[in-house]
This record gives sequence, structure tokens and C-alpha cells, in this order.
Amino acid sequence: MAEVAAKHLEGTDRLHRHAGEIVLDSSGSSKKKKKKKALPHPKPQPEEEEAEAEAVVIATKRNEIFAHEKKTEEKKETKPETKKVELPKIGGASVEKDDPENRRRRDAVRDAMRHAWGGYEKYAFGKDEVSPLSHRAVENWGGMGNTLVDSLDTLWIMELYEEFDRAKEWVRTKLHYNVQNPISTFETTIRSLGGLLAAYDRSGDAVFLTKAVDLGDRLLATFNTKSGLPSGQSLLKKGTGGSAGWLRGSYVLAEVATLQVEFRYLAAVTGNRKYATTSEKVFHMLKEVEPEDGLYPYKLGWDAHTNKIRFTNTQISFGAMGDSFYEYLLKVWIQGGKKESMYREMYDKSIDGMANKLIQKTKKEKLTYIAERSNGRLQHKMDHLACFMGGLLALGAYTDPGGLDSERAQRDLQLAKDITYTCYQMYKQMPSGLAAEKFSFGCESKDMCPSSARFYILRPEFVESLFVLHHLTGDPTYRQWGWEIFQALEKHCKTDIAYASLKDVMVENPIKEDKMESFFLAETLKYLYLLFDEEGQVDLLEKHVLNTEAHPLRWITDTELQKLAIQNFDPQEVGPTIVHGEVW
Ligand code: DMJ
Repeated sequence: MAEVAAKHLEGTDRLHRHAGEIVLDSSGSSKKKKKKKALPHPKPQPEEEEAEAEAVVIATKRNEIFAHEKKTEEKKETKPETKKVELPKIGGASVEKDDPENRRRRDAVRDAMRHAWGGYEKYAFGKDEVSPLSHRAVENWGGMGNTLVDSLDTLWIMELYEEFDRAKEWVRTKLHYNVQNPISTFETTIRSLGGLLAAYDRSGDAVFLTKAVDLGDRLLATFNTKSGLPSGQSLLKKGTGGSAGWLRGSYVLAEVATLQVEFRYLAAVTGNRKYATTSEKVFHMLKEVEPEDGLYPYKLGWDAHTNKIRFTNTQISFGAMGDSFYEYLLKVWIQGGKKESMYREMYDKSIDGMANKLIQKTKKEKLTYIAERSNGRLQHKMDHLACFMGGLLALGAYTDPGGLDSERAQRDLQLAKDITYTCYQMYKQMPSGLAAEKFSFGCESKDMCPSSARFYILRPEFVESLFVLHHLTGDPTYRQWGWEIFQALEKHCKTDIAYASLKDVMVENPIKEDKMESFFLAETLKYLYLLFDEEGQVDLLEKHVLNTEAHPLRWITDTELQKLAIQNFDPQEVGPTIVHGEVW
């Protein structure tokens, strides 16, 4: 173990030196200006080949490496129709450009961010979270400034540059990753690593990259397991990983397969392919055990006899535990310039499986939902979490290699619209106008009803789909729905200093709970802002990929991709560099 840690730290120091060489200006605080320009991005610093080969004994096969509002306040409940869209409208706002009402709504979302950030800055600056009712500062993420780091690119996108500069100064002087307690590898990757990388991508300020390299190296150590699957928990200070006791040694599908967008970007900007090859190996292992219908049970184990993944349950879900695995199949493919066909093929197979086996419609209202499956039997329920699928399916349709007019793309676009309409009803049918955590279908008197989990924790998935669908189709209905949600948030969740979760959305005046997750600032408010924004700050078809925490990262260039690629993946040869795993 000592050897492992020493080796790990050597690698970290070396990378720090690289990052150190490319620091441009991370100290100066800029004055407020209309549009802050990103610093020119430092050139990637290629790592010495030998040292790299020593650090990562993994090779990755790639199959073909190079191979949207109405101007009136009138509420409508129109179900967007599927019609063939001739040309994708990037930032569909173009059809309603310069609409003052639209700008007013965008600015209202920006005021909400100012309010939430203001409360955090006043009462909990640099702490993981602020409690929106008691004003307490909470360190529940190991003390890594979770809310601050997760909010950086939202501040930048909303042009809240003074706030951004103060946050950057905290990152530069106070942020460290000598975290003692076990933290979630997945959550830390998507929130902290993703947050730092998007801040770097927007601003070009190397302070964020330096911190990201430090964090990335520590997180990378969790891949040092017998299988090469990353441990669910990380001990960042020691540079080791372990598994949470309740999992009894199993891995969670979404946790092991929602790290790759972040690590690939880190590889591209540092020129160090170890981040890409180590994390991408997971997808290759999953490919080896791909189910016929492309639907993966969400608990995984490692079979030491076959040297392959084995499934340790039968539960299929596009909600909790499974969701973002399917998301990253598509996004990794898009991130690499749509060249690595294995990822797109896996995505398409899974979506075919979903469309053929899990998609259901309710009897009366004809609401489309994605059922779950266990032991081969359908379970008629859907998590709020699965509402991101509207946006994902639309993105998959607009990028379909067969074209948007193809049968598959049209099927997926229709599904995207239908699922998003169901999610809209999940909000609209609740007395509070905000959705519960989980829904059941085919209830006694109704088509759809919240299950026992009636709380709302400021989740973003529905507004995520609204943003993506509006961005791609330009249909103003999605803006109208987003404005309705925003008003419900203002009415029920706003506190004197921030925004609070709700205990039960089934009552007209829900009780607030003393909790504001960082994803409210990172995702919910960002998606709402982008939904009304006309500046085209995010371009999903040409330039950006959003990680699962809504952190936008530019695509990897062809040259970068070539450097990251290692041909001739041989699973027998790519055992772990270090065998280690702790169970807590
Ligand atoms: C976020 O951390 C991410 O969107 C993740 O993929 C799912 N859960 C939360 C938001 O609900």
C-alpha cells in the first residue's frame, strides 16, 4: 500500500509541475464587465510516454477511432406534436429573439441565482452547503466547498463575474483535497471534478485545472481494484478507494459508468491519456457482457474466474442507479466528435431495448412512461430522476447517424416529447405544482400518482429536458412549462436566504425542509436560465457536452482524440496495476 501511495503522489507532483508551468493569471480579480473573456486556454502538455505507460497498464480498444415561449401569459397544456424538423435550431431561441418578456424571465432566474448564492456566500462561503432555513453552514461532502465548486460555471454563464471572482479566489487559496472521510467517487467526479473542469473550460484560468488534476489523480486511485472497476467510495487523502458496506462488494452501474466525460476531458487538456484509458476501460468491460436487449441490471460484481463483470441483481432502471450510464454512452460518443462507434451502438441498442420492452402508456390519459423491470417483470413506476430521458432521447435523435428523418430518430424524438409531457404532468397534477420523487402508474383512481416518496429536493431533470428540447426544436411550449415550474419554485421553495426542499408536494402549501442540494445552483437554475437565454452559450450539436451535473465542456478535438487512443485492447492483459479494495 505504501508503495501505491508513493507512486500515486509522484504522479500527482509531476502533473502539478505541468499545471504549474501553464498558470496564466489566476490571482487577479477582474472588474465587472458585460462579457468576461475567457483566458486563452493553455496548450495541452503531453506527459512523458514512459512515465505514463508505467502509471497506467491499461489499453483501450476503440472500434472506429477515426472511423425552447408564448408572448402571452396564457397557460397552455399543449402536447408538442412530432413533426419533422428540417434543420436543427441551435439555441432555438432564434425564433423568438429579442422578446422582452423572455429576457425578463431569464433575468428573474438570474435573480434567483443571486439570491441562493448570496445566502450561501453570507452564511456558508467555502463550506459544502448552506441550510436554507436555519442558515447553518454544513460540511457534508468532506469539506470540499461542494456548493461553491458546483456553482462556478453557473456564475460565469449568468455573467455574475464578481461572485465568480470571489469564488475563484477561494478555490485558489483554500480548496484542498486532503479529505479524510470516505466520499462518493461518482458524486465527487460529477460535481467537483466536473465543476472545476467547466470553470476552466469557460474561463481558461489554470487555477481550476491545477485543482482538477489534483482531484483527478486522487479519484483515479479508486480504479486500482482487482477488476479495474472504480470503488464507489474514495479516501482522497490516502489516495485509495473502498466500497460502501450496504453494497457488499457490488458496484453500481451508474456510479462506475458516469465518470468518463470528466476524465476524458481531463486527459485531453493535460495530454495525459491515463485519465481516459483508465475510466473508459469500464465501458469496454460492460460491452463484453452486453445483454441482448441492451438493458443492464444496475448492480455489478466481478467474476474472478472469467475475468468479467457479472450482474448481481436483475433490476433495470432508467432512474436511480442506472440512469446516467445510458446518458454517458451517448455523451462520450458526442464528446469525441461522434467517431467512437462502439459507444453509439451500445446507446442505440439500449434505447431500442427501452423502446421495445419498457415504454408503457397509461390507459386513460395515454401518458408515456419508462417502466422498470425486475426478474423479467415490469414494475409500473418511474423516478423523477428518469425525466432527464426526454432531453437525452432528443439529443440522440438529432445526432442519429441515420439522420433526423430516420425511423429511429423520429421514434426517439416522439418518445422524448411524450416522456417530457408525462413529466410536465408530474408537476402540474400536484397541488403544489412541483413533482414528487417517485411516481406509480395505474393507481386505483388515477393513471399516475406519487408513491410514498412525495418530497421534492429541487431536482433538475425535468427542466433539463425542457432546455434540451427547446434548444433543439425551438418549440416555445417548453419555455412556457419552464416558467410555470420557476414560479412554483419561487412560491414554495424560496426562503429568506436561499431555496429549500419540500416535504410533501401533495399539499397546496408544502412544509419546507432545511436542505438545498448543490445541484439546484449547478443544474436547476442553470437549465432554467439557459432555457430563456438568447446568447447561445451552450451549443449541443456543435461544441459542448453537458456532464450529468450540467457542467458544459467543449468537445475533444480529433488531434486530442488520436493521442488518447490506444489500439488493440486485450482484456486479459489489462489487469489492475495495483490490487486494493477496502470495505467500510
Ligand atoms: C445530480 O447530481 C445529477 O443530475 C445526477 O446525474 C443525478 N442526480 C442529481 C440531480 O437530481
